[in-house]
Amino acid sequence: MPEVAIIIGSETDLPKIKDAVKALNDFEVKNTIKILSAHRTPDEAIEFARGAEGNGIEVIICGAGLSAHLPGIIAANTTLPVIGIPFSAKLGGLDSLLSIVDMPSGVPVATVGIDSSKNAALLAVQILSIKYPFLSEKIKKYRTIMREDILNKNKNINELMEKYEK
Ligand code: RP5
Repeated sequence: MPEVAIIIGSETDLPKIKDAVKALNDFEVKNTIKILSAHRTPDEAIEFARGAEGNGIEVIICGAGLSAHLPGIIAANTTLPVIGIPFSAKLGGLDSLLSIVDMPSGVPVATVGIDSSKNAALLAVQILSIKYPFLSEKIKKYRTIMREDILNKNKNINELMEKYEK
């Protein structure tokens, strides 16, 4: 069974990963959540990253706010793909985005948008789909539904417009 770990820097980040957990569950990807901090629990964060591959984890999603060093420290201690989510805590999340996105050459973190935990989950699923064909099929269905949903909106575009005029 495909397995993803979701690592967050604080308990206060929990509401921000709800969409990721929902998406992973919808795609039937096992996910475990851990609170670990680059600053408050540095030894445990490194220990987790070094043991992740041996523990069956295949992709790590890692979100943090403020001076968000957690995704970087995790990426530095594993060769598994790490997807970083900048959380908005202060400065609209720009501080976190800049802390995560521009990793030194050689140790990448695949960074999604500020608070975009659903996209982080979908990217994890797409990475896993290389190994698990059932995920590839599910992603294709998901895209088809999304496409049809948009195209259907065009059938009722005037009614839709009224909704935004109120
Ligand atoms: C970061 O600092 C966490 O990821 C969180 O987004 C932010 C604030 O943490 P708390 O002070 O609320 O624990 O480490």
